[in-house]
Amino acid sequence: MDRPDVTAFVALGANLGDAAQALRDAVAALGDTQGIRVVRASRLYRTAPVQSTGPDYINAVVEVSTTLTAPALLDALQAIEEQAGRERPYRNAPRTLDLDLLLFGGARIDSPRLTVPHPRMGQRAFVLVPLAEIAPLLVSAVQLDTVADQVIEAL
Ligand code: A4P
Ligand code: MG
Repeated sequence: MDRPDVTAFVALGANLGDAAQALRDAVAALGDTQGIRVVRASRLYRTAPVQSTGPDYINAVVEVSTTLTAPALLDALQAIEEQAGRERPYRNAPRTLDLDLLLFGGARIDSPRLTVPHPRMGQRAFVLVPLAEIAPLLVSAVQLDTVADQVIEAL
């Protein structure tokens, strides 16, 4: 029997090369992946690096509907990062493309390679602001208030 569709949210970020184009290509690649349908995408945002260095980031969040399991969805995200030429010299290094799984239905996952909900999403304007744009019920005004000091601007 077919697996049921799960609604998941994916954060996209990049701050090397043509970051805006990398995000647009990534949304297209997600939609081209078997078992993933892009339901909606936020605008692109320019954001100041948080606990990271280098140029400003471009960030966005997309809602997908997927028949994949969470680990298989992470595999797909990492394959798209590889295609974009992602290298991992050190943690939080500047990157051509970062795809993080924020939410996978209502699942709580704590495995060596996957923690969902994403543990740092609540502290980051570059996640909360685009997420609130496409899923306003998932982000409270109080949460947005706590990140109001972080610089973020819609393109
Ligand atoms: N992993 C565990 N849980 C997850 C999940 N929910 N989604 C594991 C995706 N991956 C998850 O990730 C390291 C490992 O985390 C993966 O192998 C996976 O098994 P990575 O992408 O290789 O490394 P990273 O990106 O350096 O780490 P991470 O944890 O994604 O970093 P953060 O905390 O997400 O921070 N500032 C701005 N303005 N915009 C940004 O986009 N991004 C970061 C990255 C820092 N500062 C930023 C931005
Ligand atoms: Mg990542």
